[in-house]
Amino acid sequence: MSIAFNKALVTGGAGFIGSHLVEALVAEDCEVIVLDNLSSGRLSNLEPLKDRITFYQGDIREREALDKAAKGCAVIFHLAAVVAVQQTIDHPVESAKVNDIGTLNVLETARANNAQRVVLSSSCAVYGDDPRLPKTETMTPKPTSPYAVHKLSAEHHARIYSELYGLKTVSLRYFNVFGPRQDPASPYSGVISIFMTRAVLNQAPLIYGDGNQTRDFVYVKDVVNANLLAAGMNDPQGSIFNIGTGSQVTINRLWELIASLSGASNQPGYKPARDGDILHSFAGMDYTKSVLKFNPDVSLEQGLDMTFEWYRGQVTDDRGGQGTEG
Ligand code: UD2
Repeated sequence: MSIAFNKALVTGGAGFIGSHLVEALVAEDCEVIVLDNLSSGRLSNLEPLKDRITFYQGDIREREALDKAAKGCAVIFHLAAVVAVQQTIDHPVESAKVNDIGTLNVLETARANNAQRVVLSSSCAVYGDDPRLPKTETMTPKPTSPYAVHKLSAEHHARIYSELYGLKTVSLRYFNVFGPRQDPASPYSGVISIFMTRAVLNQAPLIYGDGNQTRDFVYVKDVVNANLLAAGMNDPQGSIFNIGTGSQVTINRLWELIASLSGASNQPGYKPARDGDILHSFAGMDYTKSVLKFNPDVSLEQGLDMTFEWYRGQVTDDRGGQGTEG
């Protein structure tokens, strides 16, 4: 994909998705500035790129840090956030300072610096437990966590910045993103990162509920492509797009696929469903396909293959005492 801007800021660029985006921008010869407070991102995610980017350790709660980082940037990709849903439930005010006020700071910075565009990372969490499927952008959102409220509020702010100030903004509602560098460390990490680690260590996974719940898993490189398309699309007016694949897989089937990659023979253990877990989720992709022109390239099987290779490398490195990266 070729891009039409030559300098971009990525907030949260040291994180899982952010670091893949930075990699793609560098490959396009874009000058990349990263602003990350390293609360969940890791510098090691950017290690291979460190001589080709400018990294600022700083916080989106601070305007000065943003202004410095955004100078001369045509596009701002905003990925910095408190991403753990549970953390936003435990600390709603502190996380709102990052996810709400931090996003407003990003939009203000973009406005003050005459940025051409802001691409905002949102989440399918905004749909909440609405049972209707697929989830389409025209549904009335029903957020069920502070995190989801923050993301919905960020989308609205982005839209009104478009309407009030003419700042071009796009919000992307990610479904379940997976791929290399996703941190498996907490029980609230993405299920694929947890299952991958279990498989590599030849341990049985835990499945919450009966395992027949479904999710729409989208590979991280596809999410990166969606960001690049959003940065280049014609005349966005606070547009909002689902970023998924439009298909769903059960958690039981997911483990079978991962187990077959690793040769793991462990049968999963089962525990009661998590509080607040939704049963089914998949993205309606019609609007995204027709307007954003986004089509995911990577199948679940291909994505799992590439992801497994990476986790295998990590665990092997770890055992060899060379450190690991989540
Ligand atoms: C995703 C997002 C979350 C929020 C939410 C909104 C991720 C990592 N999380 O949560 O941020 O946007 O969607 O709906 O993308 N599971 C197991 N065993 C495990 C771990 C998980 O069975 O060891 C199950 C879990 O109970 C759930 C499914 O796998 O039914 C997916 O879990 P998840 O935490 O990866 O993602 P999700 O959809 O709950």
